[in-house]
Amino acid sequence: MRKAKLYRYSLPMDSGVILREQKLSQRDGWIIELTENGNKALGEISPLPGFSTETLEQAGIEAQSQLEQWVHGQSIDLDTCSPSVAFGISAALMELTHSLPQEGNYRAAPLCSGDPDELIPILNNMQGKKVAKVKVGLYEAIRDGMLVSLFLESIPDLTLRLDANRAWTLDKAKQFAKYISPSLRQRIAFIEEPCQSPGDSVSFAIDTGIAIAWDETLQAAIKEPDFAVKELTGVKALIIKPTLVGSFEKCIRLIEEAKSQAIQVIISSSLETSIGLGQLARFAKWQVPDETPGLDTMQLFGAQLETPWPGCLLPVERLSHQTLYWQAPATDV
Ligand code: OSB
Ligand code: MG
Repeated sequence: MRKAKLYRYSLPMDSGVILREQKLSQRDGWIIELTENGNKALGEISPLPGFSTETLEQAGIEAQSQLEQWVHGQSIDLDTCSPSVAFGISAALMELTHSLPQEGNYRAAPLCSGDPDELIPILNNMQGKKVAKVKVGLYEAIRDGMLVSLFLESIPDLTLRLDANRAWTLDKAKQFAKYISPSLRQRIAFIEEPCQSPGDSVSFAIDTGIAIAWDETLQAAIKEPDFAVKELTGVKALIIKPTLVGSFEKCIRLIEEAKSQAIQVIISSSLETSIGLGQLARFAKWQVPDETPGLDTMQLFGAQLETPWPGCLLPVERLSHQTLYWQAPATDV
């Protein structure tokens, strides 16, 4: 017999500058709990304001109607669901069939969006490959260039990922690059979306020799019906955020296509709770074992939810203390 529950959660958060325009002081979303043959599985549906096209309410309604079908033994077409809904349901279904391996890559690339002095000790203590992510484009391009240069010069085995979230004109982006000597540039693994237009980002990569990655451009492109990864030219890496892309199956199809084009893939967070974030760490370990995922977002929360993130000291709130919004069958039997 199948059972389904839909919880609505709310957790304190301080998104800081990660979201640029829209600071979040609270994260809201849905957690689904599926039960079949005595197995229980969780999935997270957390549309991200300003990034997801579906709202929290729409996602909840959609999830409920899909789960109503599921408890009645029908199958679910994840490709017609909104991305966050497809992600949460696919994760829970994979858990039920034990197809999402347990082992995770919890060594997320530390995220620096503020004081550089805070990052230096973290990097000095990092075991193995040293890779960090720095948000740029928030202040003067010249300041960003000097900061990135300082990091690379003071930590010789450091590789940086940068993210400009389309903040710059081509001119501004080139000003930034001018402050980073060509010998340091190969230690920038990539910069995500340096320019307002993808075409300018490609020109930037050609002109400066600094590799670029698509995040926003990928999310826009996959909304086209006949999208193929090979149309995304000139790029070294793709940032895949499953909450914004869709089911794990869809992500796997993208990863396969990217591999065949020799494009690197980074699995990244959309500010999921510890439930979704842990599943992303396991998905990353399974599908892209050699890449450090972009999952250093647990620290933005005031609490974890149900499933602890290894090594995280935040209190763990129980799912049963969140609001049970809907269940099927109507009373728990
Ligand atoms: O700008 O890539 C972004 C999280 C939510 C929304 C947008 C972004 C992010 C992150 C996640 O930066 C962390 C990472 O990619 O390392
Ligand atoms: Mg990004």
